[in-house]
Amino acid sequence: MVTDHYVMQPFSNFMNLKILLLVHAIFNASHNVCGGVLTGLSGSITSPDYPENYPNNAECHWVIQATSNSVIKLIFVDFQMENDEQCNFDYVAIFDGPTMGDPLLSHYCGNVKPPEVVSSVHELLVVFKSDFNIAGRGFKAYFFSGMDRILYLYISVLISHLHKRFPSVNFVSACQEVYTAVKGNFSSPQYPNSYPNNIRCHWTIQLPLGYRIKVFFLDLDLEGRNSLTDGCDYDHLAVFDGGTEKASLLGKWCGRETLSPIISSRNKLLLVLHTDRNTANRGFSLALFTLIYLCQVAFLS
Ligand SMILES: [Ca+2]
Ligand SMILES: [Ca+2]
Repeated sequence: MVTDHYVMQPFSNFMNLKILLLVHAIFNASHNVCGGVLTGLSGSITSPDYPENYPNNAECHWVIQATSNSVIKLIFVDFQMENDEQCNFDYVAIFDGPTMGDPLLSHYCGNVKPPEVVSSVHELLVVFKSDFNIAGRGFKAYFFSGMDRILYLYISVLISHLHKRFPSVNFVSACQEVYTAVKGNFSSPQYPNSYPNNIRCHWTIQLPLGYRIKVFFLDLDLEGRNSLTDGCDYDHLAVFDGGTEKASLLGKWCGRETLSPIISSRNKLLLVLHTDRNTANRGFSLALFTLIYLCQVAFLS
């Protein structure tokens, strides 16, 4: 009996602690307002309180609606959540339609940024859920809609076909990053952590004739302007409308700016990131889309 008493005591204390934690969690259940219906052509979604830790016991539902015949693309730029093998505690679940009864496209937790998600219908449901303890920074994702479903499927098939025919069509990086997709998102080195000092990165995007490249700026946070000259003299991102720095400059940016998308006039685009010897911020994150002159599609396929 004495032995039982000593064995049982810590166990029952542990149970009491768990019950107390649960009761505490229930009474402190988050009532954050989150989720909603999103109808814009593009926008962002973040977990509650992002980039601070998300609350416990949160559940958010976002329904993204595009016009009929369109698809929706979701790109995660940051992701840090409690991890477990089955993602039963905290998770983001994405459904191919407006309700949880629609097909589950993916279900994520932990620290690995999910790959981009594309709906097959014109609505997408994103569910964020957290349990009663252990939180993380959460997530930030951008959505883009308005891409015609049939054209998108056609372009996806065409691009995979082109990759086989033109294996050299890749993003080439002087910063030792190799991109193998004609579309996708990429970011400054070490993003969202600070980029290195003293770098000069060149990303050349070169596609077959007939293509144009559209760049969406998801996030830009570089060292600010020189207060004496008001120029981007310290760190900057520059985009050129061609394959070299002799091509016309589409823009040169620094600091924290919200930028409109830019489109190349032809099939080449050069992005240059230059940083000086001190002060580094988060960097940048971009999404690239390939535009095709429809009159060229028949020729290329
Ligand atoms: Ca949790
Ligand atoms: Ca700097």
